[in-house]
Amino acid sequence: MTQQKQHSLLNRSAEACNMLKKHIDNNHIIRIVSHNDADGISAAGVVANAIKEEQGQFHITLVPRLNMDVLSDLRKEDYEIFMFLDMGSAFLKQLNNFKSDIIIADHHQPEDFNPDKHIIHVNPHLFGIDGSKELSGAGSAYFCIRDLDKKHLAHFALSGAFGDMQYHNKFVGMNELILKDALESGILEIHEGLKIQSKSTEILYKSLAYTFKPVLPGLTGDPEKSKSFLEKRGVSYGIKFADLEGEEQDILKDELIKINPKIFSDIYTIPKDSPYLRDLEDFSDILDACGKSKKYSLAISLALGERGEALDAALNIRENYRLQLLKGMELIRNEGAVQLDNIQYVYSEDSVIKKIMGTIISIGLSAGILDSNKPVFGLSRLHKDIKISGRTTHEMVNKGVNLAKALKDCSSNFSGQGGGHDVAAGAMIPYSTKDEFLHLLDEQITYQLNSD
Ligand SMILES: [Mn+2]
Repeated sequence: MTQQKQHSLLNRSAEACNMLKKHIDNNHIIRIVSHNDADGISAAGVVANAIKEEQGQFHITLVPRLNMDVLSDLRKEDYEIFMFLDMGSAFLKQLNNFKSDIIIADHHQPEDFNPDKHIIHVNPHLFGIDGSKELSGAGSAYFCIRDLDKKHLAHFALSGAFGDMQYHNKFVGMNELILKDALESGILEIHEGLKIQSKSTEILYKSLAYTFKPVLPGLTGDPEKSKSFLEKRGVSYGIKFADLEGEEQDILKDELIKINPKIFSDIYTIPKDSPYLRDLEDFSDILDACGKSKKYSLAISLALGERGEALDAALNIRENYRLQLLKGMELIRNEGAVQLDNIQYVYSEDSVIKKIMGTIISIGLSAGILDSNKPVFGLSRLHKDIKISGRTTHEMVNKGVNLAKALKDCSSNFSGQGGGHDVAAGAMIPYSTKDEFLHLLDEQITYQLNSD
């Protein structure tokens, strides 16, 4: 059954590959539109590299989200073929009005609509495959170029899957198939090791503080604590992990495993790449930081293999992004969250914190800085509105919490809107309704916890 589903998806993406090849051969510029996160940039990267290798031309635009404005601008453009990557499946009706050929390679829930023949739609959901665990946007995009003999580009699809948090100790489903391609091509290697960030390029105590996936409770987001942790155990904190004596590396490994066993696990590397990008999770993080900082052409250059100055610039951006995360972690460590009966919230008007609120509260929960027994809501003030990010744990979801439902119902009471997933959701409400909204939200979560 699984194999049959995979087979159907592969057939569909082979059709996409044929369509793409035809346009490349006709010297048409391939118009690529993709998402500005690690998955979307990896998706654009895998397709653009393939086109480049086939001596074709492309024009890429990254966008934070697809909407009617973006679509109506694109529709005026004069291209024979568009490719929508990591997005597009929710806009089948609109895209059906385009005159050009279209390839959609997405993994989000698709709109229920059958497009005409000029659209080839590649999406795991169409074939009963889970698009949140088994295939990313970059993965769908990879399958659209795979038949051009491109297994040596498969690692981009894994970078996308890492970016979309599809990796949990292993790759499953279609992602596993992609992993096989990458290993078979010889581009990728796997070895066991400590999953601390930038360990061959960053000073050790900073490496520990920057390790967010997996978290090291007590150390993640806290350079001072990381330094004293190493000092107490007699491990040199001021040099890179790679430069530690073997014995010190062993001590560190044992101590970190005590904090979080997941810290010692498989590491996926591209040995021939720069030490800064060799670890696929580092690569994915750097693309993400460039995307979040709106440095789109830089992100694309990196994905296309440019190094040197482009890499220096990208590393600076990532450093800035890390410092912003540290600032956010410091905020929640020092001020904590405001407690109501069954929820807690963090409020900020700070322009830096506002942009990364969702990430901060997620890490705060997993690093044990915020109480994981209460859903947490990050409130960011934007002029007359408040943007809300909600996060909780799977344990709380099992107890009945559904953040998407709570945020949707409560925000609609105040002419706002909300939605998402049970474990992570968002909403927008008028600023003036903040206190009433929080009160209602607290009641709603209490109700969810008490009804079964
Ligand atoms: Mn994605």
